[in-house]
Amino acid sequence: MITLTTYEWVPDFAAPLMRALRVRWALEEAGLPYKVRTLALGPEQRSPGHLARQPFAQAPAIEEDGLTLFESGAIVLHIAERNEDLLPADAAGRARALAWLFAALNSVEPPVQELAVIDLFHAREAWTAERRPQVETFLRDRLALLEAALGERDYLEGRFTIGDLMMTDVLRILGHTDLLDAFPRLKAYKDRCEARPAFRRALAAQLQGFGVAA
Ligand SMILES: N[C@@H](CCC(=O)N[C@@H](CS)C(=O)NCC(=O)O)C(=O)O
Repeated sequence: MITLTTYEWVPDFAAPLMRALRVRWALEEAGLPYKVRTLALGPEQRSPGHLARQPFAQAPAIEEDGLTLFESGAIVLHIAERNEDLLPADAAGRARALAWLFAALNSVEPPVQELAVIDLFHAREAWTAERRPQVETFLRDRLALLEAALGERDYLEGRFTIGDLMMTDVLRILGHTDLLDAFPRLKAYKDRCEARPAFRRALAAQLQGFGVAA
């Protein structure tokens, strides 16, 4: 059985966002039971035992049958490999789903994360007055292009894949802003993915684990 390493506690604002959620969501979609190991924020992150699991002293990580894996994208892909509901079996469908998985992590998450870091960790610091509008402008353009690529489809490739799972979890990081209001089809897409029973179960489990009310 997979063991997921997550934190024993995070600040309330981070509880619904902590990246272990992606892993829980993929596990729920795949119908795989899992165990949870918790880690304390602080020195325990840099213990030899944890660095062997996650070289950058972060979470999530998983272990299964002697395999230790880090990076939420790699973990979600590892889980999806055994479930066609997450990753199409045909080569072209698989390649397209992987393109969206990488796009979420490499083309959308960086500006989303930069905005979140400014707002959640550096609000009211002088330098953000110049940088934040630049990031927001860049991000709005990226979101507009993403919405155009989605078109009228329910999911990025017409059917749900790990690309949608990761894209949704990345878009959720913008929850402290109203940025998605300008992109109604993208917002509806995110809501559609979040309405999936597997997502609801994953979120409930994560919030319960952090002792936060749903
Ligand atoms: N690229 C990594 C990022 C992991 C990450 O940023 N984890 C955060 C929690 S969501 C963390 O461990 N933060 C605490 C720290 O960096 O000390 C992944 O996707 O797994």
